[in-house]
Amino acid sequence: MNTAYVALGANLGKPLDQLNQAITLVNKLSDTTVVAAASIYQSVAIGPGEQPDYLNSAAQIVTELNPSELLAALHAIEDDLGRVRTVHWGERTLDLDLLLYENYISTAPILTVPHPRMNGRNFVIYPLLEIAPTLVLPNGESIKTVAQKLVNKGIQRKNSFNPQRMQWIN
Ligand code: ROI
Repeated sequence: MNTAYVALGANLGKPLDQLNQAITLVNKLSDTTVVAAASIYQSVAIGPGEQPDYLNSAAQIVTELNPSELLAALHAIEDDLGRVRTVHWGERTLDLDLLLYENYISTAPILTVPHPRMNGRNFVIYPLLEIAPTLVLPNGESIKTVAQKLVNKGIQRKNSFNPQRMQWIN
């Protein structure tokens, strides 16, 4: 069994509903189980233009899928739940990013692990820190050190996760 971490984000439609559907579908993937999920964090959108705030979280999974199979499965869930798009670049109903897969490192453009922009994003690192406070990244840096470099701004912890129901509580 391989441990992997997935970031979840949504800022269109009904973001909490989409994240709840997404975590259920991730848990139903073949040979894959959600072990833990962080609280929901509401975060100010980074990126171009005006966008609604995002709801972000992160999940720890164990899986027998290899990194490319897992990435393809996450993209399929995005396509299932993420059909609503607007003309504005960046907005989305569901974004699932593969952050980490064991200590695997890949710089291939279609599968870059660890996620190339995760360390600079408080909305990725804070949820990860919540579920994996002793995590050490493949480069040897601890998640705590990464978190300490970030500015605690534009982000608020919201709904907590109910592991029995596999849902964030409204
Ligand atoms: N901004 C926030 N706060 N959260 C996200 O998940 C997110 N995702 C994106 C961009 C457009 C970079 N901005 C984001 O893809």
